[in-house]
Amino acid sequence: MNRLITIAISHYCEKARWALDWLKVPYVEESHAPVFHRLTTRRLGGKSVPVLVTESGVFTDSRDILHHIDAIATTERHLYPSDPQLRSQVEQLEELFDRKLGVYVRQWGYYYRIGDLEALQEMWSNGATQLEQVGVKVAFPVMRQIVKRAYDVSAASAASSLTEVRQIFELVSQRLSGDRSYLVGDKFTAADLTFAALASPVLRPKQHPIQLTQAGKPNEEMAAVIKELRKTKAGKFALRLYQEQRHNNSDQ
Ligand SMILES: N[C@@H](CCC(=O)N[C@@H](CS)C(=O)NCC(=O)O)C(=O)O
Repeated sequence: MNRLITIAISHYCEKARWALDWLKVPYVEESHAPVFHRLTTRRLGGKSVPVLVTESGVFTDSRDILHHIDAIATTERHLYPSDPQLRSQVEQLEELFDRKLGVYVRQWGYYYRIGDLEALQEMWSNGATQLEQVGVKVAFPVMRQIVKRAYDVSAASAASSLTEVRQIFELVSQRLSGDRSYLVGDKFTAADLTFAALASPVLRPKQHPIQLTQAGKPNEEMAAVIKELRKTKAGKFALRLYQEQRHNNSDQ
């Protein structure tokens, strides 16, 4: 059985999880708390999550995971078009979202969370083993410092990240002008999926498989940004994709 190694709340992990579900590739998810995930990813020759462990190899980046599962999927539908020109457009957009959108969304979100012990504990412990959950409690101050440094979390970086996120939303909105249903061609592709998954922390779609409880709810400032972005063409688009295309393997 394929194993998907994740930090449950990670939006890059949601990207891989969604792709596996959409292509009906069977897998089991093994979630870890941040920092503790390294014990597993390092053993597998990677660093970050998601990592997909399959019979034919280990894939340590979400893009490699999508490419691999799209190639082996037995479904008729695919995440990458067979037309080389369309495929190249999908890959370029995916790369832009991976390199920028995912990074800026995370930097913005952590700024509001990094001082909130209860919210962070809930987010980080999600799906992790009992032992790691205890580990999060004990190592919390150190973990917080590691994350703060790793993602350069500050008021200034949060503000500039939000500007970048708004620009990417604008670009996506423009691409959808003329009532296009998808970013490339006339079918749902890896570009659409990547945009929606990586934007999910700033849109909070109700179909997202990881739902936080009260402690993880956004504060007022975050809620205002979420409300603003949900109203944009790009935001509505991502929410529609969650509604139309996000089903679990077991639902289908
Ligand atoms: N390019 C990677 C980025 C994944 C990524 O940034 N993952 C974060 C979680 S959101 C992570 O694992 N961070 C901890 C680490 O790098 O050890 C991908 O698309 O798979």
